[in-house]
Amino acid sequence: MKIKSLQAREILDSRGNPTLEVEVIAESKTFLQRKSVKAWSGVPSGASTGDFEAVELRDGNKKRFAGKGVLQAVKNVNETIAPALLDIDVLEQKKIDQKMIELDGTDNKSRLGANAIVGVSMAVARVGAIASGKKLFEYIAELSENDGPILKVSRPFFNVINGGVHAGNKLAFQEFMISPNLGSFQENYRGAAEVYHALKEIIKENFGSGSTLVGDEGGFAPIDFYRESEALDILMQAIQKAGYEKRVDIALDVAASEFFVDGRYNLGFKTKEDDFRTTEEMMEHYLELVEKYPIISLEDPFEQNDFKSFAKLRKILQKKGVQVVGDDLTVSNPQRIKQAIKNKSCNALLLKINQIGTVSEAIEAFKLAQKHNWRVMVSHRSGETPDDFIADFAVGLGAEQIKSGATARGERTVKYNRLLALEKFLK
Ligand code: 2PG
Ligand code: MG
Repeated sequence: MKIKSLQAREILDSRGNPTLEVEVIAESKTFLQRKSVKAWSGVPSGASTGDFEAVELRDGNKKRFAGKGVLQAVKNVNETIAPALLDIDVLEQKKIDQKMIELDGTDNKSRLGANAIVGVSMAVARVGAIASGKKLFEYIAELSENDGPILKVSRPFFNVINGGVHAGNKLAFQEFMISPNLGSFQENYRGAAEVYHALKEIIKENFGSGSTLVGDEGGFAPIDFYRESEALDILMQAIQKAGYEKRVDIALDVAASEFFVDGRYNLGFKTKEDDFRTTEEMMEHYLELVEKYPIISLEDPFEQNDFKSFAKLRKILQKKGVQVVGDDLTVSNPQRIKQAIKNKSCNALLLKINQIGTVSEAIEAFKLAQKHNWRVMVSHRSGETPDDFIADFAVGLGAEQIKSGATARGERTVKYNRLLALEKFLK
């Protein structure tokens, strides 16, 4: 089937900011019959974006959406990308992605916009799956030449307490995630939802119902928490209250670049008082937290250029069975990942398709990490749409892990709900 039409529109994401949706129509024509299929994709958007990510094109016209409009990116899809891809076979994912990279012509997709390109790339993958009569995860497995063991649903990490730039509270660390270990995805999902509700009750009892408001990824964001230990202690209580003691692990995304100022980390960056820590102090802090809580994963513990401190911490934590995940450090970019491999900075990769801009390059990033025995956690963004693409993407690749926020808010649960369906299907 060949691409017949490609159409982008400006929509709003889960934070109420403009983003794109892209619709692709593919068609096959024989003498007797004309058949067409259609697929859609919604483009996610980060808040704690790494400096080395592919560029999200924003209009900058202060009269519309405070400069955040994406009409130029929409125009780039409709007027530049669409004509160039017309009549190409939809199954030629790599060729299509490569064509867009060439059309853009920059290193970081800043001309056409990674938001424009990734929307097309995901929609094309989806239409390719339909055209070949496959489920999206099967098609992703084929694109990534994943002919390994039987596919299974990735282990989920649920972000139940939000901080950093995702919440209006005082917590500097961005994400406090839980990952139940209860056997199946279905049980893990249920367990996480039960912990989430227990957490809500405890927060309400301790701080009042005004404290149960949530952050960008659906996790609670009580204004009263300042220290990480306050959030973690209450999380441990919630795990116990829900009846899952010792069966739920914890993961943190520090997103440390967000509060790295002049060579130090400012844990008080959201309060009136600065609270600076040196790199060594942060290192010690992590080791204490890891001793005290059942933490199995630590993401972006240092700022996005500090490959060396990542490596130092990775070496210590690896022995304790704790993974160190690169996100802003590696930005799903094979070049940056190679640098992290060389420096031995991480043993896990956070994989976000829009960080690099095409499905093909994200697959390449996955394979590179896998080849070096890293784990891979496929990830949503803090700004999301109802698109559940990443669920199939994670399963198709054979990524061990996935994070998509809390067990609440439609744009988060749509991905988890898709994983539920995939688990059932794979059984
Ligand atoms: C992260 C992501 C997703 P953002 O840092 O891992 O949780 O946040 O999309 O804001 O970069
Ligand atoms: Mg992160």
